Amino acid sequence: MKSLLLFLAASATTVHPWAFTGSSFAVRRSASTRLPPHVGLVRTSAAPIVGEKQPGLGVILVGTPAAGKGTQSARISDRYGFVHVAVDDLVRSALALKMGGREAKQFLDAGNQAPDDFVVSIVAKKLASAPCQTRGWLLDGFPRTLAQAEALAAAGVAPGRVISLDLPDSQVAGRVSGRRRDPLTGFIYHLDTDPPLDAEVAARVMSRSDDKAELVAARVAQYRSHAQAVRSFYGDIATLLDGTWSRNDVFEAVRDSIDAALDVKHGVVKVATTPIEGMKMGTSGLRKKCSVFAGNERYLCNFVQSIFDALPRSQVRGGTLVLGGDGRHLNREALQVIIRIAAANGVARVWVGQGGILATPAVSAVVRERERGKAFGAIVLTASHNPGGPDGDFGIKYNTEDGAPAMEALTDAVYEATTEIERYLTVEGGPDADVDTLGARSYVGGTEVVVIDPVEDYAAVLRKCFNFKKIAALLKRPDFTMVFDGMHGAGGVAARRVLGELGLDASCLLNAAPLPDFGGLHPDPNLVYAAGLVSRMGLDSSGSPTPAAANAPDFGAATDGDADRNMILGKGFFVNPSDSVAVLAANHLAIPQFCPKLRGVARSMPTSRALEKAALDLDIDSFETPTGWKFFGNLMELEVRLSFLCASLHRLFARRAIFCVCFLFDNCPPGEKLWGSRVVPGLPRASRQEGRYTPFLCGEESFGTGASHIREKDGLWAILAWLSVIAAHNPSPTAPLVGVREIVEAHWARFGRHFYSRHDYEGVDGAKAEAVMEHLRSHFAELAQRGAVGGRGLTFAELRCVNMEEFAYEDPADESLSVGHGIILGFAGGERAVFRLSGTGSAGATLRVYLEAYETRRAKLGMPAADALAKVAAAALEASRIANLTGCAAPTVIT
Ligand code: VG1
Ligand code: CO
Repeated sequence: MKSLLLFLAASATTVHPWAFTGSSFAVRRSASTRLPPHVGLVRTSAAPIVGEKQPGLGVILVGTPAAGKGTQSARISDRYGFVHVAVDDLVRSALALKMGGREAKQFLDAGNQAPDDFVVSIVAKKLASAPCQTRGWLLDGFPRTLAQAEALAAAGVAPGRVISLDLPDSQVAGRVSGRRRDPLTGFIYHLDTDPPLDAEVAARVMSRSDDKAELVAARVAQYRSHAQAVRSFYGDIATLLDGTWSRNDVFEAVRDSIDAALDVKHGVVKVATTPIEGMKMGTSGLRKKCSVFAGNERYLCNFVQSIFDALPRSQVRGGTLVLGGDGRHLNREALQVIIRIAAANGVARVWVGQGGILATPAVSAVVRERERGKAFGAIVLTASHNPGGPDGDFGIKYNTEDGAPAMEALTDAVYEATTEIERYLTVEGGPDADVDTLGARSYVGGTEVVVIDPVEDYAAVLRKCFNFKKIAALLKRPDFTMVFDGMHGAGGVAARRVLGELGLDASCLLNAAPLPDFGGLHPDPNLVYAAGLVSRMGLDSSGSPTPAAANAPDFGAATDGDADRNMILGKGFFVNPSDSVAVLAANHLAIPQFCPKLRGVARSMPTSRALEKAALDLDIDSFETPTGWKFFGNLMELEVRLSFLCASLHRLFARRAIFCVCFLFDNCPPGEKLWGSRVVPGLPRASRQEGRYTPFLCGEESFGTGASHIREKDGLWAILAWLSVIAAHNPSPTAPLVGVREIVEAHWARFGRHFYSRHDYEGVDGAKAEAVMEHLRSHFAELAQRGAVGGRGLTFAELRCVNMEEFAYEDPADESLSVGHGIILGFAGGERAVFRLSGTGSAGATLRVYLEAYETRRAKLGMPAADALAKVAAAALEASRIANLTGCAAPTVIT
């Protein structure tokens, strides 16, 4: 079979990507043979169903009097947006026009019925009206006879579904006698089963004038004598439901029936498939080589369908989905595939970033803010900082309704679905959706695809976080220069707009245009991969200054492929990301978002403990979470009620709330949880209170920094945060500039310095990497035997290891336990070495070794990190036996 790549490339001009039909079969394609030929209820061939908006679906609801048509009608129109056409009301007002209101009422109350041809003509006219045609319609209470059904069909009325609600005679009388209608709202109540709760409403409800017993009996008899014939006339599209069921059960069945009709109308096809191995999401979504996606067209389809299968159907059907990516190779083609699968799964609207581009933080902003958080989630096409292009990586992740990356419960459910999948749903034929024209609306199988501005919502959030005037004033200073590097990822789009608004000249933006292959670069903003920017800032790849530093700009910053990471540089000065978040915490009052006070901070476990020092000083709680941004989101929304006991414990632990379950040898009790509480699930977002810890600041050593304004890390936010801090340190426009270096050095002088470095061993054989972790685990027992703190400990190189832990985390918000997040070695002098396996790679394993040493002696604060970390690096090597076990003599990347 052709590769997806060829398929997709070709599809742009000739072949449609979904033209393959080998294993596909349509859902209910045949219409009833009893129908007159001109009633085109069901698509019988692959008619184009993409492009212009199609007329809405028509649904007929008939049934025994008092079977619950009124209640169901209201719910149906509410859910599907259909125009509700109640025949009785329509006839009443048409007759009133013809013969006068009172005469019409008398006529009908006497049990008379308007002639069929009259009713059919007004119904047909109404259903042909523009609102009914565009929104779809629900015809309630008609046709009652075969003759009426035939006349209606002859008048061109073609429903997609006919639902009959049947109630046995024994129940009709009871329901009718208690039935009351509110003349103001039209709502139907029942005195026994559903009385009006409001006294005012109770006083004004009335029984219907035609609800007299003998008239009802006549109507029931008339209905019974024709019901079967009407149903047979509509054949396959008719559904008979039992009116004695609860209204919720009836509605569920009604919904299934209408959803199926919509599927037929919109050309939804089921494509048979089988599970494909290895679709487990890592730290941040599913990342694979492009060739994996391109080599099998079912790969993407299986995965996307599994996302929809794992989500609650009520969320997906009729919901709004955000879609975009970092613009990498396959992005545009994958978008179209996903739009079709989303359409087939009943998504009503897709908001797609213009050109298919949406930076990860922008996605989070759109989900949370656009139309007051209407979207139920987002599919983000990114492999973040991994290289792109045909030989690079492709990735896909899912963010939930709060704009945060999906938590493990959901990603596990998606994985489970990928292992069981037997079919995926899609929409075939017709043109692709327009994803390029801003504001364009196109339709794919009844799903509206709207092209949104990729920056608008995001920039609006940023404007709320910062004082743009102060930043603009800093940028205007003649003695302040900056340069931004977008690394040809999605960040350039937002930076151009936002930094432009702040007055930065476009010449200060490097690599700001997104490219499918990132210009052949590795879009990871670190000292090694952002080499151009790094040398321009007067630095070498180890972070030491070069002679170029003298003429370097005062501020340099870069963002990664999907613009959630950031690197901050000063003139000849590298800001370690662990320090960056600590400096922001200590200077948080420079950032309006955190005023009057920052309420909580968090770092991922391998990130240095510099943040805690600042938090301690500020007297705010700090958290330690596993690697990956998803764990921060729950903390931001956490509402904590402190019991007295917890409060004391809290104080006892020096104001540090580290929620981790440590497997510290055998004698450590699992569950070091100090307190916890739940965010009430399912509350509408607007009524959810801001968490106890918002505003919240968090960061990761991997160039990730962010806050509670969204639920993703945010590259541009970090840049603006740093500009705010610099601006605050330079209140006088004429005094010499206090730059990045001065700010960070002052921070070290105050809090001490956490020397920090990460050594990555990339492309290691998976089994060998596991062997390293296993070897490290073998030290647990030995250390326990020798005694940790106070005992002899274990000596590696020259350092004494006094503490070991395999990091696991109990989420204080949902109490979920997440294990296996890395092994921590603590040394007697406060040094730390952390070992973990990467969860974002696409081939082989990446072993990460994180080194940290704390220093307070002034004279030592400025020394090169590599020197300060030499001992702990040697100890880490000896403890892990990396060189022996993996055959790698040295790390591939040091940051
Ligand atoms: C890496 C980083 C982690 C980060 C993740 C996603 O994960 O270490 O801190 O959250 O990437 O960042 P791992 O499992 O490879 O160590 V991004 O910019 O790729 O969304
Ligand atoms: Co990223």
